Amino acid sequence: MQTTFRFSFGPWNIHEGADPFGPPVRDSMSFAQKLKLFKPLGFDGVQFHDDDAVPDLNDLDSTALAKKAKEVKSMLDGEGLVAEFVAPRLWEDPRTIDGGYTANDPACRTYAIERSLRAIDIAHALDTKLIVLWLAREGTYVRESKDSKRSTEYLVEAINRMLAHDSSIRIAIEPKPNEPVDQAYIPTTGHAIALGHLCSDPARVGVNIESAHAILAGLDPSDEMGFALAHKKLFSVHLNDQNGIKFDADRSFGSIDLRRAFNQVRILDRHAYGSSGEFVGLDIKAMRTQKFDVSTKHLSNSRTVFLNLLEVSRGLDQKAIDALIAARDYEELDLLIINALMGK
Ligand SMILES: [Mn+2]
Repeated sequence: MQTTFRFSFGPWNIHEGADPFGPPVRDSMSFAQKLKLFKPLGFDGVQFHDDDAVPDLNDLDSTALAKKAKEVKSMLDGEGLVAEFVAPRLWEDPRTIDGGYTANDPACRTYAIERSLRAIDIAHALDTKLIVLWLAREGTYVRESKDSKRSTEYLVEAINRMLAHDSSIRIAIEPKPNEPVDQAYIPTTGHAIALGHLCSDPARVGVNIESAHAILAGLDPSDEMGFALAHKKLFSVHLNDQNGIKFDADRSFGSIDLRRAFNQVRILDRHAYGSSGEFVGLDIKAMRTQKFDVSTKHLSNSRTVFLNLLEVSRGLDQKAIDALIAARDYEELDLLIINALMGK
């Protein structure tokens, strides 16, 4: 049985084009307007930060929070969409300047955990069991400012609090080696999976692998995905592309290294990723140069590239590949793949 893939993206992937060096260059779109674009662009799932669903959630009590989240659930229902995950946004509040769960100030650590529990409540209202943790500021600019062993224990404590808060949720850690911090504590898939094994219910802790984050760590995204699949830990993916080891560029999938993208599609397809309901998630930015009326092409184009690469992968002559592997003629195998990617 071949998997039929379902795709997702987050509302932040349709944006005004501001970057750290310049202001917005496109008009804003309301959340409701964005929701109307998902289905026409070929997407069934919506990724959420907690405050994408419930803006200003720090100012709301739990009743108001649940009410607001239920309104968003109705909007999703109205568009025939589902929430893929909710991620606590732990990197913008003044209390997370020094990190969330690993901040040196105990009051700040408490805030980070309580905010995460509220994100779980929002996920519950949106009817998704998946929580994504991008550990944005869990790391250091100055290594001596924190203790890496103690910080790992703080991360475990925070995740255990989340697992205990709702016995049905699963947590996907999204590793990234740097940015915004200089050195992140959970830089790779291996770190994230190992962290999960320290937690109270390891079966409910997995990973969300973003292509660009693996590339920033100097690793191949498809091998990271294969490693997670072998551990039954690949709860989600954030496909995109990245031109070398620099800032997190979130380029359209396949736009920089088509073969690297092909191998991500291939490993996912060969191991039936998606057959347990996992989404093919994208996390991509429109180029700042793009005008408003064509500022969603990065989404539809990335999906198209995924599906085209899927067709290439499924169309390969596996017998010919097996024969080349048996003969150890990897030069010819190399050409076979290159020709397939060139449509030859
Ligand atoms: Mn990214």
